[in-house]
Amino acid sequence: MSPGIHGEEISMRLSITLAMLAAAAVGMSQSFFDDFNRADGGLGANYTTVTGGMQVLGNEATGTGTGNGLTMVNAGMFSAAYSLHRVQADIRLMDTTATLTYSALALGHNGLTTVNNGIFVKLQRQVAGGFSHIGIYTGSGSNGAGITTTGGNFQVIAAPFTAARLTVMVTSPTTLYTGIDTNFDNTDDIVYNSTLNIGTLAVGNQVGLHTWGNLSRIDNFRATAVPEPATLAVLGIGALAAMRRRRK
Ligand SMILES: [Ca+2]
Ligand SMILES: [Ca+2]
Repeated sequence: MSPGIHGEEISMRLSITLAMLAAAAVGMSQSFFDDFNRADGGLGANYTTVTGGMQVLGNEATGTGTGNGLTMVNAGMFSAAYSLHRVQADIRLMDTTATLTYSALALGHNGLTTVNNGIFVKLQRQVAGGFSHIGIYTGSGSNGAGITTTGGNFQVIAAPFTAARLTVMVTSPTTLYTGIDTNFDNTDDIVYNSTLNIGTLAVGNQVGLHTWGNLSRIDNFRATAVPEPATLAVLGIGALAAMRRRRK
């Protein structure tokens, strides 16, 4: 066997192994995406209302009228372990009056509305101007029990904005990351790291949307199950071991 053929063979085997690794990674991951680009009306069959109402309006998602709305993505569409949850959406304010409104992302949720159940992170306007507050909360109301955030679970945003890309993800089984990208360059400009007090907090495997009123809109909602680094490392070691076995 000439060295050239041997090299090609190794290269081919490496390609096959990498393809297997990619397939394994895809098999264990889940994702859900919605751009809400459809007729005004209900959110559709992929969602289940928990409380209040939500709607598609102008190719975005928002609440109906005033009040609280919490809607979950059906478990058949997305149901990864909470520790893998990463949710993201583009949040936009429709006007700058002082009327209370918010848009929130729900993750690690169990579909219950009582304090300590599930996680939601909201961008809220409650004084004239842009989004003026952030809430890192549980249940469906206004309580952050079970989550500890430096500076508190409801904080004033120093430099209000009227649109941002909000990313919330669990970065360890007890750590919640919140990132706000105010100029849509995929680098978060405001970051909060919170502690999930597991044992106090009742988490689940659902993701969803949460709103107050219809003056704040949600677009390009994306939920992804991000494999933990440890899992990826195990897959990588497995791939290397497979290559070594084949070379023998
Ligand atoms: Ca849209
Ligand atoms: Ca940015």
